[in-house]
Parts: sequence; C-alpha cells; structure tokens
Amino acid sequence: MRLAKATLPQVPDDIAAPRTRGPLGVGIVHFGPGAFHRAHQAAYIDALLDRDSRWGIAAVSMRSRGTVDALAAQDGLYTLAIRDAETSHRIIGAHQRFLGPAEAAETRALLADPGVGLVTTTVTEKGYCLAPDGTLDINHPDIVADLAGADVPASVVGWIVTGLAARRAAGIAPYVVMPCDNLANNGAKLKAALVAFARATDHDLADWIERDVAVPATMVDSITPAADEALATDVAAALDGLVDEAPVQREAFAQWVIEDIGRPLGPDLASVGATVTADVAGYERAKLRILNGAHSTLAYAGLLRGHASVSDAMGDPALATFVEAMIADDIAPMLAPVAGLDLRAYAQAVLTRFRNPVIVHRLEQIAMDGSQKLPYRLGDTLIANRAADRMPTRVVAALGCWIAFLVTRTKSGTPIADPAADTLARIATSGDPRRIAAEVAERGIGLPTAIAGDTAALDAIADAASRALAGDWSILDRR
Ligand code: CS2
Repeated sequence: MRLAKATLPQVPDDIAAPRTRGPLGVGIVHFGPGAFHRAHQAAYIDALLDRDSRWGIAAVSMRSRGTVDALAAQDGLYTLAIRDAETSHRIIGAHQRFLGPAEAAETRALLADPGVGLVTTTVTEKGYCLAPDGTLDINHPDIVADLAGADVPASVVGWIVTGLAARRAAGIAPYVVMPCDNLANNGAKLKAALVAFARATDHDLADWIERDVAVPATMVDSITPAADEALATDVAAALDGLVDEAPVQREAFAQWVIEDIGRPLGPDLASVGATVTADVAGYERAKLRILNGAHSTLAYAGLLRGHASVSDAMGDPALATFVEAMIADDIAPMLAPVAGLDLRAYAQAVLTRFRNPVIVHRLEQIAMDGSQKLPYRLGDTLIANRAADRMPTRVVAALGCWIAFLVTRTKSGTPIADPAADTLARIATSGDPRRIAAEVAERGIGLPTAIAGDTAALDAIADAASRALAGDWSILDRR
C-alpha cells in the first residue's frame, strides 16, 4: 500500500508523522523540490505546521516531472531518514502541492494569492542564471526566452518576477523571496537579478521590486546525500509494508541562518530552530569556504586518489591531514571573526561530520557543477590570500586537482557533470594544465576572473595539476 494521508495511521509508532494535522493553507511557494529542500527547509516547516497551519508548501519543479509525480501520488508525503549514530525516520507532511510545468496556471495563481507570503528557492548555483561576476546573465537562454514572453517561464527569476508583477497590478503586497542555495551573498544577488530582469521590460515594476521586495540572504546547511538503494531498503523496512517512492536522507545536523530584514519573514522560522541574524554574511562565508571548500577539495583529490565517498576520503590520512591544514592555514586566516561562531570549533565539527560512516556522500555528487561552485568555495579564499600577498599552497593544490580531474575525465571520454561541460571539455583537450588554468580563469568558470592575470597563482595551480596527473601526491605535503 502506498504512503498517503489515509495510510498515516498504519505508519509504525516509532516514526514521527503528522497523524492528526488538519487542512493546511499554502503560504509558501518553493521552486526546486530536490532532495536538499525536502530534507532541510521542509523539515523546519513541517515542525512549524503543528502550531501554525498557514505555511503549507506548494513545491514547483520547473523542469522534470519524475519526483513530482511520485510525491503527488503520495499526497505530498515522504520519509526523511535522519542518519546519525542511530537512524530515525520522520514522515514529512509540509507540502500541500507538488506542481510541474504542466500545472503552470496553478503556480501562477498561487504566486498571485495574498495567502502566499514567502517564495523560497533551491535551484543550485546555476539556477539563478548569473554571469561569473554575479549579475544576471541577460543572454542566458532561459532569460532570453522569459524576456521574450514565454508562456511558462523557464527561469526562477522569470517566475518570481511574473508573480510580483501580478501582485503589483492587483495591489497585493509582495511576498518575501528567500534563496536557499550555496551562493555567496545570495540575497543581494537574487534581488539584483530580479530588478535587472524587470528593468528590461518595465521600469516602474523594477523600481517597485527594488523598493518593496525583501530578499533576505541565507546560509543553509545539512549534508544530504542523494537517495540510493540503501535508503530505499532502510525506509521499506521502517515503513513495515507501506511504500514510499520518494524518500530522502540527511545527517542529524541542520542549520538555517536567515538575514534579519527588520520585519517578520512570514513563517516564524526562529521558533523551529532557524537563526535570524544581521550577520548572515559571516556564517555564510564560514560555511561556503570551510565546509564547501573542503568538500570540493575532497571530491576532486579524492576521486583522483580512487575514493568514492567523503568518509572514504577522510579515511585517507594524507588527504584528511591536507584538508585540515588547508582550513587552518589558507581558509580560516582569511575569515573575519563571526559573533557567536568559534571558527576553530566549527571547522573541527565539519570534519567530524565528514567522517560520519553512516552517511555515504558520493564524491561524484559533490564534484558536479565545479565551474559554478569553485569560485565561492575556493576562489574567494584564493583572492583574499593573494590580496594579502600570500600564496595559499593548499587551496592552489585543490584547484590543481580540479584541473587534473577535468583532464582525466576528458581523456577518458567520461562526461563532466557541469553546465559548462562542453567548454571545459574543449579547453581540457589540450591536456596542458597551464593553458587550461589561464582559459578557465579568463572565463570565470571554476577559477575567478580576478586571478586571470596572476601569473604566480596560475603557475602554482598548473604545477599542482601536473603533479596530480603524474601521481605525485607531494602536493598534499606542502607547507
Ligand atoms: C555539497 C553540498 O554537493 C555539494 O556540492 O558540498 O551539497 C553540501 O553537502 C551542503 O552544502 C552541506 O550543507
């Protein structure tokens, strides 16, 4: 029997489930109902709904239908497996609707509904259609299509502005827009993108967005491996005969830091454990550069050294020591103090999380989209070190491993999962790390354009790549 609202009484007692929850209002429209959203934000909202039923989620998938159909067939219910020393399970019932491209009319109506007070997004770094300098890429095919008046917006920026335009025309207050992706300064960047998009066709709308629409920055964190066979087996056993086609899994640790905009965000997320603060930037920089910078380093160096998961790579003493030293010597010195955050303790906690043996976090998953991820995760640290006239030898080695990864994948004909895959494969065909480093830096894909003229840094990155390609792992011993 399929998991559904009618089968909730059959859910085993040791599984937390919204057994008695009444009708929910839709107060949130979310774009990008992938695993991270369903394991992280939705778990916070699910906890909130027991005391404030206004904030049910309508989740919109702009592209595929697969998971959306599976979830819609389960009344939006699914199992969240929380993996720590013990695995616990929760049935998440935060979603009122799962909508795909075919339900665009309903999405449009929801965005114009005064009851919807918050729009959230998890569309990955590439989903905002930003140029390497962080501004809206007005030539991005999805943006071009949306500005040309596509019936169904192809971009999240297009959808959000469509909803805002309808609300302004109807005299309805705007919703709060909250980006929940690993993007440095995500609130200001998305706000600027919304204004730039609107300005291309309607100056008054652009001025209204600029003046009246709040786009708080956020930092989101919970290690959420993609669903796998082990999860399916675990959940099937836990549900004792009920079938869940779309479970998700994450570690026990979760954090949601949201910019204080000086007025209510809509749902009282602080009441369910989110941190609302003026200093999101400090938390965000620490997380992106320490956790995500270390993650990407383990992904590329780990794959080159034959590892498959984060915990495997952390079991490699040379690599674990290298990552720990990279954080201490290259990353942390470039981070300003954050009130209430002990950076040393935070870094140690991150490495402990990485060692969690019950979380099988595949390096291939983390290695995806490096052209989009690396500028924030390692590039900003490199720029900060160079501005202080320092050469961050370990960050340089990590970036060299990315280039070696590109060369290795291109030589073997293995596809590179990246929005810039064709460009990267063409550049990597030369097999010349110095030429590759120069070309990707010029384009701002993976390496920031700010180092395009930094000969010493590009030489050092290329040298590390050459050594990694030659199997010379002395790059991990650098001081
Ligand atoms: C990971 C992130 O896949 C990746 O790139 O580095 O998804 C990471 O697991 C999260 O940011 C942790 O909060």
